[in-house]
Amino acid sequence: MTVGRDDTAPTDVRGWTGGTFANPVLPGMHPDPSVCRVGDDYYLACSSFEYFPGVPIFHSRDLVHWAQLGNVLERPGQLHLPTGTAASGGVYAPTLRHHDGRFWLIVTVCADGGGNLLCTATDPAGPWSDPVRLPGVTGIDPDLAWDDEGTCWCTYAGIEQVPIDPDTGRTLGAPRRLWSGAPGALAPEAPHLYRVGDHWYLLIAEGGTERGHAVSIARASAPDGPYEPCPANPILTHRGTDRPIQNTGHADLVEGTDGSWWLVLLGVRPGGGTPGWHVLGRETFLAPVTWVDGWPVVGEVAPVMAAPGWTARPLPPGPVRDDFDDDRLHPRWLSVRSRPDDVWSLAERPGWLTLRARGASPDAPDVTVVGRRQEHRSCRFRTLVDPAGGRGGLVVRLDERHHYEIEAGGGEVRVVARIGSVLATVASRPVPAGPVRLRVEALGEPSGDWYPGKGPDLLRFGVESADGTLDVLAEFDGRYLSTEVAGGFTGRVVGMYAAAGTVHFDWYDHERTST
Ligand code: 6LW
Repeated sequence: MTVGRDDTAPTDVRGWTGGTFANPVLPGMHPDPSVCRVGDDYYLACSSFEYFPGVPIFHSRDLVHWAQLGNVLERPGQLHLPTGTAASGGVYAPTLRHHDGRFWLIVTVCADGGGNLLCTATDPAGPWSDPVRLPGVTGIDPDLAWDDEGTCWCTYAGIEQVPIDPDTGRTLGAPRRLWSGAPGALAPEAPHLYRVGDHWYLLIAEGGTERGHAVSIARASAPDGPYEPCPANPILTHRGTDRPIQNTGHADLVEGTDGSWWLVLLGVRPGGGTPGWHVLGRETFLAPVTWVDGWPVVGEVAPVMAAPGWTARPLPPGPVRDDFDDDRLHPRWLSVRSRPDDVWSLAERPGWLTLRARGASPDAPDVTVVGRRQEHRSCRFRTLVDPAGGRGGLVVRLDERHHYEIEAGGGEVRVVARIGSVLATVASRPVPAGPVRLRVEALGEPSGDWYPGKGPDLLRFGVESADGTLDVLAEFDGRYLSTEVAGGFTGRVVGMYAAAGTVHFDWYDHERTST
């Protein structure tokens, strides 16, 4: 039985209320999830594109509550994303596995000097090794699976496969085509290979990562085939439906501690009228799986999921406010392409995050940003910024060509919008010298009736007085910061930036006001 969500729960405690949990389990830009279990613990990694550090890694005890442990690619020596790395380039689609006492993470880096990389760790929180490169693996979305003889099979988009030596990255033979999913289907990709019982199962995504996305499966008696497609393919797709979660695909299977099976997958939550705009990127959802006649059958993927008998083991929720009192930045904080030591500091002004400008605005590919994924359709984020002699503030970013910001500096606060080739200062207001409180609100369900051209959300920018009153400078339609408008694979990142000189941030709040 599905019971409604408990809206009285604290805003950042999610799921498992009365035998239900809330999807997505990792809201915001967490696409291409890969999951593995070690004993009672689950670990999950996902794509990070042009953001640094790369490949966030999470821990859970119940597949619903996830806490970020760190990032796999967190040292410049592991991940170099040059300034020329395109938006939605960079780090794609990892596979995370545990084998022989170690965690193995294989991933594609679509940037100059990238290719497929493999890192290992004994502790998933890190440190992760420097990457081993796999020049003989020429496709995206690499997977790793070991057979009983110890052969390591690397399977990648196409769908192709090659045995490799995972310690050196050398390929041990010629790549072979395994299967291409439905005849004529777009983009057979995201393969994951598993041994379950007597069979090897090859799970793939197809149909492209947009509304046609789907998950299909085939099986064989040996890891290198020949593969027999499941007669019920695709085993998951929401194409052509009116479901609130769309683009479902790119999945990974895991067996629960109690013998139940689950699929983690990506999906989106489009909002507004037609054709619908998703603004949070592709998010990670969870779906139950049962086995019928040796094939997996995927249950419903809905915003509120029934999970009878499954035990919640919540992890403590993260703090809403980051005070910058630590000597390390939380692993959730992202920068664009790189974060050299000379552009940020927690020590320069203790208790504050200091950012130093490189690029002159969020238009610049090397802009100094410290931001995080926007995780909820309705949320509020605030900061206390001291522009000192510089200029900086809060940005809502899809990419260099699609962002809105509010910034303080030179005795004023101004709101700037960039939509494609149009860049405009929309509003400004004089403010006294010294620290200023800036606030951005995302209103996921703006009031008013549905109509075909209605946008997905409204973004409001203002200056907050000490008593919390908001002086609104500007409001924008959120569709222009959606993936459908900007293109690519990413969702919104929101946070702090410096556009000129050195700017200090005392704290940052990120608060959910609905899902
Ligand atoms: C990824 C591919 C995909 O490599 O999108 O949805 C690409 N699936 O598998 C980028 O995330």
